Parts: sequence; C-alpha cells; structure tokens
Amino acid sequence: MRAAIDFVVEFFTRKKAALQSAQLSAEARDRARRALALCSQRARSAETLWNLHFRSTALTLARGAFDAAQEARAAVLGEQGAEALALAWPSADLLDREVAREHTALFSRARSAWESTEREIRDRILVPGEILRQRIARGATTAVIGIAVIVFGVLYLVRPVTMSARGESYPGHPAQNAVDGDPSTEWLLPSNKTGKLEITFSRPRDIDGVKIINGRNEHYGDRAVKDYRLELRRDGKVLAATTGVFAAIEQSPQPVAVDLAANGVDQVIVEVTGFHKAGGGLAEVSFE
Ligand SMILES: [Ca+2]
Repeated sequence: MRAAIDFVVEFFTRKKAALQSAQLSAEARDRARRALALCSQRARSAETLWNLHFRSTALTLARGAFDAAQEARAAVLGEQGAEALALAWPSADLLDREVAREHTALFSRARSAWESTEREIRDRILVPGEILRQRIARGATTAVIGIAVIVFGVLYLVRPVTMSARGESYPGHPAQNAVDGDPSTEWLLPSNKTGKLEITFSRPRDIDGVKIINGRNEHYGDRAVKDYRLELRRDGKVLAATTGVFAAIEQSPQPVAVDLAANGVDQVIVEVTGFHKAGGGLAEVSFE
C-alpha cells in the first residue's frame, strides 16, 4: 500500500526524479544522455537487422548498443553500476550461418540489458525543464480525466429512468402499452388467460406509490383486470407486495392509487390472477 502511495505521489510531484537528477553533474548527465541515445539508436537498428535475418551484423550492433548502455550506466551509477551487467560476446565477427541458439540468447540478454538500463537511469538524467514539463503534463492529463469522469457521472445520474415492459399479450396490444404514458393504449392478455406483466427500470429507483389504470378493451368493454398481485423487486428479491381487486369493468377507468413503496426497485411485477369477461387488460401502470 505504502509503495502504491509513494508511486502515485512521485508520479505527480516528480520529487525523487528532481532530487536524483540534481545529484548528477551536468557533465555526467550529458555523457549519459548521449550514450543512452546511441544505445537506443543502435538497439533499433539491431532489432531491425535481426528480424531481417542479418543476424551477425545485428549481433555486432547489439554489442554496440550494450556498450553504450554500459557507458550510460557508468556515467550515472559509477563503474560498479556498469559492471553489474556483463555479457560474453563472440571473440570475432560471425558469419550469418554461424549464428547459433546461444547467440539468440545473447541477443535477448543484450536487449534486457539496454531496456533495464533505460528504465533505471531515465529519471536520473532528466534536466529540470523536462521534470517540470512531466509534472504539468501529468497534472493536466489527470485533470482532464477527472473532469471527464465527473461529467459522465453527472450525465449518468441525471439521465431519466426509463421503463420497459414484457408479458404475454393479445395481438396488437403489447405489454409496452401499459407503460407508455398514454391511458388510451392498453396491454391485453390473450383471451381467457391469467398472466404477468414485468416492468423493468433502466436503473434502480425509489418508489413511493403505484397508480394503476385498469383496461376495458376500448369500445368493446369486455376485458379488464379483476384480481392482481403487485410486487416491487430488486435483483429478483421481493421488497414489497400487495394484492388488489377491481370490482367491475368501468366505461372510463380512472387511476387507482396503490399504497406500496420500496427503495432501489429495479423491477415491478403485476400478476393478473383474475379477469373480467373475455380476458385481462391494463391501460397504464405508473410510479411516484
Ligand atoms: Ca397505456
């Protein structure tokens, strides 16, 4: 944990980098920077030639990159730092066909050496202007990311909760009709069947009360809910439930308030357990 905190603090303040860089003389820093640049240049060429199967020349360049890495280490860490890495190179230039498995291993070790050198000394050879630029760039990037997170968070929170509904239905009268905000459209169940309306919210919401407008099947007046069970759920668990009865089919159904409440509801189930005449129907279910 401590290491993680130190890493974050260093990432933003670059204090350690500034301190390490200040400990190095300008001359040693210039020597190390030049050596590291040469190392990187030779390493890139070595990699390219190695991949093109000019392996002997690639090895010679890898050795040049390795020597430059050693030179950079010596400038920054002293001779001991340079001696920490040593490789046994072939005593004479090879022909490509003489390059064997051991030389492939040698090339990999050289690659590790120049990569680790770059990692170890890059902070120590920064000039003060570079450290300042890093500090500003990292702060700015973090600020931009922070603002983006806040903006997205706010947009997520303020976006309205939407409802979708599903359930078996009579043709032309889908479940979505029960949550479309229009009392003139109805969800009708198939004839002479009980059934279930599942209303799902786009994200959990608190519910203080439910309003139901019963169905009637427009001008036919022959379909409506009689008995129902209402459930407020979260993750499939029932948070609150009640049952109710509509005594008759009305010509002009009015909203009926159902006293049922729960927080963090993600789904509402209206189970139609009884119906009037030809089948069940609901014009609208809404929530407060
Ligand atoms: Ca409706």
